[in-house]
Amino acid sequence: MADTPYIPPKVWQWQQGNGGKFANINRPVSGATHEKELPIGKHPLQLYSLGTPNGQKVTIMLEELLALGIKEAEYDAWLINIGEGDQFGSGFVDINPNSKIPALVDRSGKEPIRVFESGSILTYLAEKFSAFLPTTQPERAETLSWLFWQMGSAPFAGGGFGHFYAYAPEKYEYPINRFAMETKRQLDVLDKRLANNKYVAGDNYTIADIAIWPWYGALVKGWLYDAAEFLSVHEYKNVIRWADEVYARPAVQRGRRVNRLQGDPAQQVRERHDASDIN
Ligand SMILES: N[C@@H](CCC(=O)N[C@@H](CS)C(=O)NCC(=O)O)C(=O)O
Repeated sequence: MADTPYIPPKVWQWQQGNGGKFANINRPVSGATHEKELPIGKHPLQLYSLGTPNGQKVTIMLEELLALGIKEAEYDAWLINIGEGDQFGSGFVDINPNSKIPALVDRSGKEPIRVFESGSILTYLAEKFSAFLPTTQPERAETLSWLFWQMGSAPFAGGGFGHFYAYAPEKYEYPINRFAMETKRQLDVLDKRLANNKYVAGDNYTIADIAIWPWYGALVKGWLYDAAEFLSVHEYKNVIRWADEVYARPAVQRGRRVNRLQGDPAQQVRERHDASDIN
């Protein structure tokens, strides 16, 4: 416990610059901070994103669709650098009032259609191109259940565990314990599911795998928060088996590189406007 216990004031006040990694971009209000139009490329689908786990879900999906030979899934992927506040530009806020990547605009029809929230984007693309989302039950329900499981769970693994273990200005025992326990519980949920199923929703690779892999696949591969040893990820053998199988897919490796600003510079494809940008 800290030397001086924190006593919340009667009314919470915003303390700017609290020392955390995201102190300069986090605010208690929503909306645009500056005028900035979004660029528009030549393809039907315009993606505005960054190669974080949430961003990778969509670029992996688009690369999987292209790998199936669906040319209408061609896309421009523009970089939204959240560390520099691009998510608060007026054009981005128009397509996602929540100011978070990823956001997509489908310009293939008469009127542009905006789609935000990665789970919503995956579902939109799966329905538009009839791929990676089963049309019959119970497979469809199972896929959507795991897709929504990811949306509800990852904030505890990322915003909770990842934030306090890797990004907070100091190490605080209470939140690290609480969120490490929850993250391990989630990994155990997945491990038990994958003990008897090839993919998360059953026999087939679906948008549930595409949503879950960039978070939980990356955790067991040791790519997130330098936490593989701390979380004893070797315990989750079935998750590791599945993570390796998903990673072996060429579309996953391609999608993972798009809008990437971290790691090996040779693997970073900051913007993607053509398949050859990744080759
Ligand atoms: N539930 C959202 C989460 C999106 C999200 O948290 N995006 C982060 C990057 S991984 C972001 O844009 N953060 C910028 C900010 O919070 O200002 C989704 O799945 O799309």
